[in-house]
Amino acid sequence: MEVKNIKIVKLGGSVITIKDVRRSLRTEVIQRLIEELSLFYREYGDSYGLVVIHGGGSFGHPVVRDCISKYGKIDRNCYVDTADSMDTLNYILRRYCVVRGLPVVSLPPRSFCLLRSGRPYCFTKILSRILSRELILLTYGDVVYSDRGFEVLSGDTLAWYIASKLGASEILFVTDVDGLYDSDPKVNPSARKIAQARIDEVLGFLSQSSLDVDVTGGMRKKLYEGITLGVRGIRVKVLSGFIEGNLYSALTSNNFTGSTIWY
Ligand code: ATP
Ligand code: IP8
Repeated sequence: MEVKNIKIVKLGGSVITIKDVRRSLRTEVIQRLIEELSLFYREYGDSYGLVVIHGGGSFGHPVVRDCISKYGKIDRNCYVDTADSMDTLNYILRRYCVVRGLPVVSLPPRSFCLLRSGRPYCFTKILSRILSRELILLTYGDVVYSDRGFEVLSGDTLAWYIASKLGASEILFVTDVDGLYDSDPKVNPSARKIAQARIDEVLGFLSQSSLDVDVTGGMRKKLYEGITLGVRGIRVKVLSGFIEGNLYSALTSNNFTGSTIWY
């Protein structure tokens, strides 16, 4: 059964964790975001398929960064450590979801995706089944098997991949900035916010956006991935997860603090 109206919410690692403090959680932010998801689900759950993806933040990225700097790659032990760290973060989020009454089913991407020459290949039939049974798919950025050994599949790439394969109408990137700017607002205080644009109008800005400290590459990668995967006809919202009610507003309307980008 095809699921109509799929919304994908990517909870950025910078929102749910404190990125430069290992294994640190922003517990109050997590609880509030899950409360907003649960409010949306109670009111509109019948009309939408919901996929929630979370990033690695201070649980995934430091582990991978250490491995790369020590061994130049993700070796077997690093793979196990990263998977364990990501599963721990996912467990915490899943518990909050279940306690708030969200019917989430959590799948680690290493169990349904591979990377070949850097491109994802995922077994999506199981994902459609989850959504068609009116469950919420909860998944995350992860380490997966690849033709080069083990590599990171970011939550951003996964969001785009699922959007393209299942035909989502909207991706919401919940981050620590209140939208897309013409350059990184953390680096350039006079950066200007882009309220709405077509993706081809912002490609120039994106090429100047910093890739930042993440192993999977910041805002540029987040928005470029849709072009790489050739996704069309989708609305992307970039919004702050630190503003109370903002995720709920973005899920239910176009009246939110952030940017809307059309593909
Ligand atoms: P994770 O990958 O751990 O899930 P995330 O999804 O929260 O993280 P990042 O990948 O860190 O988000 O990307 C958001 C960051 O991108 C912001 O903190 C901001 O500093 C940076 N950035 C770079 N260029 C821009 C830009 N042009 N507009 C807005 N933010 C930008
Ligand atoms: O934070 C990366 O996912 P992202 C996950 O969505 C790991 O880029 C394992 C670092």
